Amino acid sequence: MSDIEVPESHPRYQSLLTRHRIEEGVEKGITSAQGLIAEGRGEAFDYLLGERTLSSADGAERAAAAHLLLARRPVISVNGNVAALVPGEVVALAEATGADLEVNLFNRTDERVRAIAEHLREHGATGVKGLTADARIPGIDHERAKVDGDGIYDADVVLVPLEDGDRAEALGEMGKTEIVIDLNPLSRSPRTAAVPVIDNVIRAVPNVAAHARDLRDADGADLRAIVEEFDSEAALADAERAIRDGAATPGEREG
Ligand code: PTJ
Repeated sequence: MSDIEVPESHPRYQSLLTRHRIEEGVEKGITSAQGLIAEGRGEAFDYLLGERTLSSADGAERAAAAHLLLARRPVISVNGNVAALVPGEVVALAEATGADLEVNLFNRTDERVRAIAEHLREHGATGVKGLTADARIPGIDHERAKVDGDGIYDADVVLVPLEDGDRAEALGEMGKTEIVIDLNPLSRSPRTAAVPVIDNVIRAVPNVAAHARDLRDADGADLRAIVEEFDSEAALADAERAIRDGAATPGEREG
């Protein structure tokens, strides 16, 4: 048993644990009510993908790690779902890549930004950004435009788990390299990203960190080769194929 009263051998264990964490996030004021809906959408795609990391997603996770290690100023954007699902894992990823963590919310309230920053600090983060919000991403008229001048605004590489499409495009127009984690390969945000990671944040974030640790001693030329060899169109097409052709084995579709 872990933080839910369900044995780890239960076929829907991972999905029940995920739901529990999101529910808890809402109760703590970290996750928005819309985060519950987003989780439901994500879960449906994960089910169709067989609740596993495709080898094309693993390749994207390695390219994401190489981008973050090459970056001058990498930033990991954290919203209410990410804070609830993978708080310790984003802190570990920031450490493995030298990236900053910045809270950036669609349904932004100062109270929720502070609660998420505090939650990340409880999981070992130091210097969480997003509270100043002294700059704006041009071309967006909702709350996700609000960023820190020395954070996302100045970043060259931004990792955005669970993005919404228009900010993904706006960050691209600012010349930033964007890495998007999203289970839906048809969604506008991964389709706009330099590196679309079609995987569950629960699996993707620790795997990007594992690749970063593995590549820590690689030289710039090797990292650039990984970045250049990555084919975003092929990764998106592979995920779509896995969904349409039925990637999951019958055993993975119980429950
Ligand atoms: O905390 P806030 O205020 O910033 O709000 C965050 C949400 C996620 C509510 C907001 O950004 C939103 O409404 O997002 P959407 O438009 O529902 O998009 C969420 C996307 O994330 C969908 O394409 C889902 O398939 C995907 N998704 C959901 N859960 C996961 C996921 N992708 C990867 N891992 C997940 N666990």
